[in-house]
Amino acid sequence: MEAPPLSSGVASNLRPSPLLPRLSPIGRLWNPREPCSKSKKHLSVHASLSQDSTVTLLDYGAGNVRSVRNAIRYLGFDIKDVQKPKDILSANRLVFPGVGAFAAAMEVLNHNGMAEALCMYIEKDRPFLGICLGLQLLFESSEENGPVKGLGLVPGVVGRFDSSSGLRVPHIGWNAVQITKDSGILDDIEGQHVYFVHSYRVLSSDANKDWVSSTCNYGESFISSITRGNIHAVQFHPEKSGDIGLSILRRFLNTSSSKTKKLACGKASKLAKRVIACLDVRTNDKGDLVVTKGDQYDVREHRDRDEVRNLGKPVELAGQYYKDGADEVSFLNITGFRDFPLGDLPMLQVLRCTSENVFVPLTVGGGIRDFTDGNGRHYSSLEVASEYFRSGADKISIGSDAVFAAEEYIRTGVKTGKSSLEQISRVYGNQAVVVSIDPRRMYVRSPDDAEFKTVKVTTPGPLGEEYAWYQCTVNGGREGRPIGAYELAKAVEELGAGEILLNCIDCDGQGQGFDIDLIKLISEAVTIPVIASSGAGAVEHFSEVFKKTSASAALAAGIFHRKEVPILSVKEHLLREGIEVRT
Ligand code: 1PR
Repeated sequence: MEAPPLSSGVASNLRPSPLLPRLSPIGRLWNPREPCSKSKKHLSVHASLSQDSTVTLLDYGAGNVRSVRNAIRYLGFDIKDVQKPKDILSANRLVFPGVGAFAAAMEVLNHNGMAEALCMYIEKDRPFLGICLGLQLLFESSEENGPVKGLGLVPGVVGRFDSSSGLRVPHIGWNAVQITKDSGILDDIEGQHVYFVHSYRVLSSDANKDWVSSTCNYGESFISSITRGNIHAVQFHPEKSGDIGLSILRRFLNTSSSKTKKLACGKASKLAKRVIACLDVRTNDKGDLVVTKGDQYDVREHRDRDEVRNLGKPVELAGQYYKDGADEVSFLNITGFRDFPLGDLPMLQVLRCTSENVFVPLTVGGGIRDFTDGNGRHYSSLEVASEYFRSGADKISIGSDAVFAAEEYIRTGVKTGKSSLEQISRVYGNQAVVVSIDPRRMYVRSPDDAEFKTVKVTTPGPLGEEYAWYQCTVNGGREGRPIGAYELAKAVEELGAGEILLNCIDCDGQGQGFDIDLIKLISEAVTIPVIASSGAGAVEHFSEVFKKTSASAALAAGIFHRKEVPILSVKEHLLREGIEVRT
């Protein structure tokens, strides 16, 4: 699911737009047999039969659909936005990238008359592609804050993945799909990985099995796509699934599939471990925005003039890593705690430019917090995040502010709902919110010597200490806080984080391998995905972290920037070691 912009009014804590309805209380029950539209007399489908290069996009005002727009444009098509229900009915091809939460989306569709037009359009078998929530809304109902009634075109109920037996939810990452029937647009994707990010799914049943064109396994088999005639909908994100995803979109958009290139048969069978390239970005002393890289968070050269290390241009490097096979790209604005990101237009521009050509997920972090500028204008963390999402981010990453929120939550035991973490995850969904932890190892002789959870370390400390706890820091590692990484991870999961980016200041830039003790500690403490970060120096470090911990992804920076170890070599090595990755 993607992100609603601040002006949408869809989320309950956002400023309502006069064009959009006030949200009614959700959770009401209804009769699933009730038709989705009561009167259709005043509407009729009247699309022109001529083929053109225009794609109609149903961006119902609840979210940023930049990445879908970018992918469509990249494939050479123009976009016409739906303004009124009749624009749906006159579409030659309609793409519906569902965004936000189920109930809010239905509210908007019902209020604007879009639901009725959508049902008519689909019932007339006009070319349609729903993405993610755009698939879920076609079903009868959703348990997301519900039950809430859907469009009711396909039998089935949208339910949450069950994490009670240790399944990491949200389901984030590249998973394999099993094709169950010919759909035209999914030809050749059997055995390939596509990108999913969701906490809710629909199960196949006797009632909907004729619709199902592919399934995916994650703890259980769920519907990953449906097809009937010209109607298609996918639970995954083609616009974020690299070349495979673009080929799916191309097949839908081109009536003649002869123009699409045949893909080599893949061997994907399950959720792949992700390899993420990270770009620490900041302005150097000359005022240029550069990718830099520190040693234990110190990014200055300490030779000659103490300059900030310059390892390249953010947009170029991100594009290169996409081509090299990175499963995600992360940008961390490492002076975000100091600067105000909305004043940092070049960083927003980096996201906008990158998202035009990079079709894997983009995460951005740094400076996501409430802020009052020099003119006294107050910006909420939600506004900052919204601007990042609007500029092309798929996920935002919160560092310092999440530490303060966790400290307060642990101290009071109360979820105020006011922290940046809670607000952003409520509006955009947990899957869009990463918490970045910057811990430092603190050795102790015995667990009794620490207030926080310790681990028995694999390598004893300088004075032979056998235990350590991991102290959280803020402001780029400059300030240690009275909270351990274990306590923080558990607290931020409860507050709504969808994923943890786990750095380690001691290992950062050292090339000696990930901190396995720390990664085991945190990945066993939470049920959300954990990204292992800091210290990769060789391909073997990646297989080690995946074999010894349950991390879902491994992130590296220095070895990729310095071209010491290409991403392809990492993946080839992981495959040789029997670890599934996207190739
Ligand atoms: O606190 O919300 O403003 O967020 C600031 C963000 O910037 C945090 O995510 C924090 O981790 C990051 N950050 C702040 N200062 C630095 C620094 O390096 N001086 N970078 C920094 C953190 C760590 C990783 C790095 C890995 C892999 N960098 O992102 O990329 O350690 O490196 P390696 O493979 O070379 O070992 P807020």
